[in-house]
Amino acid sequence: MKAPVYIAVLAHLATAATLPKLYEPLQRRQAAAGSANGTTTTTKGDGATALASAVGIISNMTQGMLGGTGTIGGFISGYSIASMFVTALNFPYGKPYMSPGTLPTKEQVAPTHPEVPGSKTVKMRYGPYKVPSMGVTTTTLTGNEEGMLWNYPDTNIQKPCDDCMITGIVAEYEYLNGTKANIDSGQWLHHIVLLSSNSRADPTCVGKGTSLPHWVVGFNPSSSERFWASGNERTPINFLSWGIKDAGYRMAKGDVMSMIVDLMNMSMQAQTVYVVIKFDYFEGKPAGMSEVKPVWLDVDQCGFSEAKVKSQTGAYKVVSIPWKSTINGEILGMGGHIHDGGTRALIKVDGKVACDSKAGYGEKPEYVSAPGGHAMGKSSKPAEGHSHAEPGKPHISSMIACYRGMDELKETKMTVGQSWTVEAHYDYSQFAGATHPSGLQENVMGIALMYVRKT
Ligand SMILES: [Cu+2]
Repeated sequence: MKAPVYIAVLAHLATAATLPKLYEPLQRRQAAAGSANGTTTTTKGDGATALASAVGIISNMTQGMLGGTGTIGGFISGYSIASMFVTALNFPYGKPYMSPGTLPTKEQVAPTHPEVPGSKTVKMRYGPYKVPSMGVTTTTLTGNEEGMLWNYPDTNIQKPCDDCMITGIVAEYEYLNGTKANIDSGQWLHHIVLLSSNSRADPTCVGKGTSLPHWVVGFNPSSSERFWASGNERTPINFLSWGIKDAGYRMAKGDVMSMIVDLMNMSMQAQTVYVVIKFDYFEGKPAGMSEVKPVWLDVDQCGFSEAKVKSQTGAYKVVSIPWKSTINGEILGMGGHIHDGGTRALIKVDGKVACDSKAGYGEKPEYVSAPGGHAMGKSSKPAEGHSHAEPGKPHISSMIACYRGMDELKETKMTVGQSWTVEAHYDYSQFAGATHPSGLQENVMGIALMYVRKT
């Protein structure tokens, strides 16, 4: 055990030496984590966590070299450096490499669609991930964040199936003991993004010099694609529920799956949680089934999907740069993701609305901040003075998805040369936004994800 540990620590220091500017936020973060944990954490505990994190960095490096990218050259490439850097930036939080959870990581469950022969459902638990308390501020590439595990790369994660067609994906969120985690107990599945790598290109980022979402998991946009994402609203994507029985997302042998994990903790103590994803799928590639191509649009295309707010009050919109379609196909469905304060994501083609993805607020009790001091166990108290946790405040609990057969889907064909945009509309006079402890509005998001059957 000794030698690998020394190598890990050396590599950790090497990261610090080669990236002094980038490393600076990490040092501030370590100091903050130290003071926040001062009353409860021993020096020994911190050392173990530091070591675990260093091993995590090595693990990511190794995967970047040998796994995800399939190239030894990946070691010095921008994408593996980005992966290492963001892992380090989140130090000492993320995957606790030395204390894995005890719940099953892969569980075959009752199928979502038992009426469709061969349709299976598997429940995957990823992590567990340690999320800092609200008392910890992270200096990220997009500004300060409190209580955030920020765009943490979890590379080469277990696939739901090895040779299959995925027809449905939905997110859940759990504490270590398997109970549900949500806003009412101070936990947000802020957002997660799944990427798959194996000689497929991401249509909206391929050819760009830099693509942070791909780089951060050690991939690049010419050989990988973002194929699904979820915010805390947990919009289900399900082709069978949409009445589409002959299409799915292909997961083939040799495909490598990775995830960007962005989690928020409103309590004053660090929390350890599982990201749970349920996949519906068919084994193999059944005859007559066609492959779906995901297309991703957002307001910071090929960055971290975030935009600065345009106003602290009232209404405004943030708009993506247009994407000129490179695909001919049949649109199966699409939907948007925005943050609190937002009213809708408008997905437009050649200036016309293709889908009005409206936000719903507080439709279930778990999407309303609990009245003062509601506790999940003894360790979860909403942080006082932070707008996310304001008692009784409703948060986004759903986003409309527009899919085949619904009147809301106004465009069913994608053709080469069309101009696609997503507009995220915000109105703080209708819905309160998410604010920093200073009272200033946080950065906002605007994302659209479309599924197209190529023709
Ligand atoms: Cu988001």
